[in-house]
Parts: sequence; structure tokens; C-alpha cells
Amino acid sequence: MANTLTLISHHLCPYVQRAAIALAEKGVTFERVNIDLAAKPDWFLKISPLGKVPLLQIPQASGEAVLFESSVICEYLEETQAGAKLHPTDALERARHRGWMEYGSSILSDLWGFETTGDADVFAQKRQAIAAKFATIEAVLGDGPYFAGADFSLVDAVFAPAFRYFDLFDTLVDHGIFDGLVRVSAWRQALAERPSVRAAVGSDYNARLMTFLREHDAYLLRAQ
Ligand SMILES: N[C@@H](CCC(=O)N[C@@H](CS)C(=O)NCC(=O)O)C(=O)O
Repeated sequence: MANTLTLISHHLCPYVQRAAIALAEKGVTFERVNIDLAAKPDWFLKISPLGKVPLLQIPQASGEAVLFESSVICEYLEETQAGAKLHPTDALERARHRGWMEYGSSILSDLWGFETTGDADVFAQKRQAIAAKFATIEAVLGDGPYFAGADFSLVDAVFAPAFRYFDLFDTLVDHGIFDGLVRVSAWRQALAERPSVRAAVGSDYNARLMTFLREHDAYLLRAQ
């Protein structure tokens, strides 16, 4: 379709998922094109300045515009698309939300180490860093069900893909990251049930993630 937005994606990418969740929350129909990040196509390298997904392609009269960086894509969707607002209207609250979105990205960075390292010490370090970050969030959360209460926001879109990893990780290792974190655990549960969150990955997500762990010979698969 001529005016359809296209999300250039990867099956497992948590940054792609936040854009897909924002699109679904806004009720925007979009196309998703998954690429192989191990063999990036030439057309992708030409339009992705950092060689990373997600990209959002936006048809324009003059040709196709391309946005990169998931937070930028989410902010653009918030500013241009109809549907539910995903940021608070108050400037201070909005800025605060952007801070927690960044915080979510820093957890994703720790999670990358946690899931890919083959080294027991690095694994322990990352586990500790992730646990400490979620403990900090526990003190920030209110009564839920979402980050800011009743309304789903972009902070939720950022954290849902981080929590999703643990659907598989919980079956592999007793990491204890959420032990005692009652509010974080309830938030995780509420996000897992949200239709936009569920729709952001394919039904083969866990199988693909397992293959990814095996390919990295992840310590996670050996940890006790
Ligand atoms: N800061 C970027 C991070 C995106 C990112 O790291 N994407 C990964 C996949 S999850 C990627 O494309 N990696 C390919 C590479 O670095 O070569 C964003 O928020 O969009």
C-alpha cells in the first residue's frame, strides 16, 4: 500500500519490538521486513547509517524517508499518529519518562552481555547489574498495572521486550533477578498480557532465542 509505514526489523531485536509495540498501540497498520543481521543486505546498509535495526520507512511525495534509532521512531510516531497518547502531556513528566526509557536501554545493554557471554564472571557481573537496576525501578513504580498507572506509555513499550527475555531465561537458570520485587513482577505480568506486546514477536520467538544462545555458546545455558 502506497502510504504504509515499513518497519525494518529482526526477529529477536528488543529495539524493534518497542517500535512495533508503539505502532500497534497507535493502531497503525504497518509492514514488517525482517532482515538477517549476520548477512546484512546491501539495500539495508545503504539506508541504515549505523547498520542497525529498527528503521522506519515513511513514504513521502518526494520518495521514501528513513528514520533510525528506536526512541526517535517512537517519538515520531507519538507526534504524527492518531490513537492513544503514549507520553504524558506534562513536560516534566514526559522528560522523566524519557529518562526511564534510556534506563531501559541500559538494561538491554546489560542483557546483551548476560545472554551472550561465555564467561562465568561476566555473567555474574551482568546478573548483578540487571538485578540492581530492577531493584531501583521497584522503588519508582506505583500501583500499576503500567509504569505510570492505568495508561500504557512508551516506558512500557521499552521494558516489555526486556521482560520478554526472561520468559525463556527463567526456564534455564535460577537467576533470582526479580526475587522480592513485587511491583516489578506485577508490571512484567501486565506487560506480558498486553496484546501489542504479544504481537511484537513471532510465535517462534523462544525457539529463535534458544538457537541464538546456542550459537553464542552462552554461559546462561550452563549456569546453575
Ligand atoms: N540504539 C539503537 C540500538 C539498535 C540495535 O542495537 N539493534 C541491533 C539489533 S537488536 C542491531 O541492529 N545490531 C546490528 C549490528 O550492530 O551490527 C536503537 O535504539 O535503535
